[in-house]
Amino acid sequence: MKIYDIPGFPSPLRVRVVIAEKHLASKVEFIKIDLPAAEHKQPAFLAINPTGTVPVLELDDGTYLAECTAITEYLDNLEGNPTLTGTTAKEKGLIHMMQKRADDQLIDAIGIYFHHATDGLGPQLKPYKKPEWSDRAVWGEMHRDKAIKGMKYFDQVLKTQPYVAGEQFSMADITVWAGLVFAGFAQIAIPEECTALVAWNAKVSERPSVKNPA
Ligand code: GTS
Repeated sequence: MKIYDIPGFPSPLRVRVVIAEKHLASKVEFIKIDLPAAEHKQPAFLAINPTGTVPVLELDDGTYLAECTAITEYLDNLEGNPTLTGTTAKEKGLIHMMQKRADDQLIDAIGIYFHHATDGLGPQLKPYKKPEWSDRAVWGEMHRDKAIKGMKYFDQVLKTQPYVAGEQFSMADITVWAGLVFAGFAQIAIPEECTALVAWNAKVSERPSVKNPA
């Protein structure tokens, strides 16, 4: 299998943590895509992922899978029992729900703030962003506030249970963790009052897969 991505970025990290959790590193070849140079917006890359984002997984039969959740689902079901996407109907439902909330409230909100309301990844990407959003400050503020609200929501959740979707570490934890990495990147601080979120982040950061992603 091949993964098209760029090391150290939040979405690629989500999949790299999954690969480490599933001990699949020896089965994957990584191909670096130069995001600041807008390589992911050129025809060659758009042919493999029309949304122009990384990561993308290429299977050995030439199938391309984009979206961190889809890639995670595939890798989690590849061999043995799934460990990150749930086994029972209830676990699967809860993990899906919480991971979607983490995508909406953290990753996507921070992404909009970072890419559209700040200089993001630099001038070469500017033409691919949304010039029609004239009031970048208001737009940015809205999405930064949404992310901070999201952090407070996950803090409340983690006051009542050890992991984002319940008793077990799952794909939802990886998404929230990557959301906090992205928040750091975008210079959005975790509110001081979010003590449960901070404690959970410290615990998750000690996992071997998070300390040493693929
Ligand atoms: N929903 C997609 C997924 O889950 O894979 C989002 C992927 C995504 O937004 N990737 C970012 C990207 O390619 C990289 S990261 O900043 O999230 O790590 N962004 C390029 C761009 O030009 O916005």
